[in-house]
Amino acid sequence: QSEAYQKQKAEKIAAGSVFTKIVNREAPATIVYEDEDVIAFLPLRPQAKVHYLIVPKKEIHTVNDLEEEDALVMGKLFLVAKKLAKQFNIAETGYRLAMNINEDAGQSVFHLHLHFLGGEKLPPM
Ligand code: DGP
Repeated sequence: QSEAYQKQKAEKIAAGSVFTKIVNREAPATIVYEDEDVIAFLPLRPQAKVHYLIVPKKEIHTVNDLEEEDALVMGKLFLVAKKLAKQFNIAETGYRLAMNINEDAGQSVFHLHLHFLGGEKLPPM
């Protein structure tokens, strides 16, 4: 990790997750799903016709910070993805689930989140 990225990451973590603010209704967002453990909402700059972020309410910074006890909620993220796919009618046409971890992947929010993308033909990865 570059020094600049590390510094930005530390500052963001110290300031508190913007996604926790959304959970606590201290920041606005278009919420499309919520239960005890998981929330899903529209990102600031959607990268596809359908783009939502599926987020554990627990503030896990990255996949590298996962603990055994997080296994259940990580599974729940995928069950919410399945629900959203049905809700937005793209289960059969297709969608992409992606998670960015740290600098090379361009992670910019250090509260683990699953990108749910679809509604159009997505570029190959
Ligand atoms: P990533 O690069 O994987 O860390 O993606 C961060 C995502 O979070 C990106 O889709 C933009 C979104 N995002 C960042 N800040 C906010 C915010 O304040 N509100 C909402 N709704 N989305 C945000």
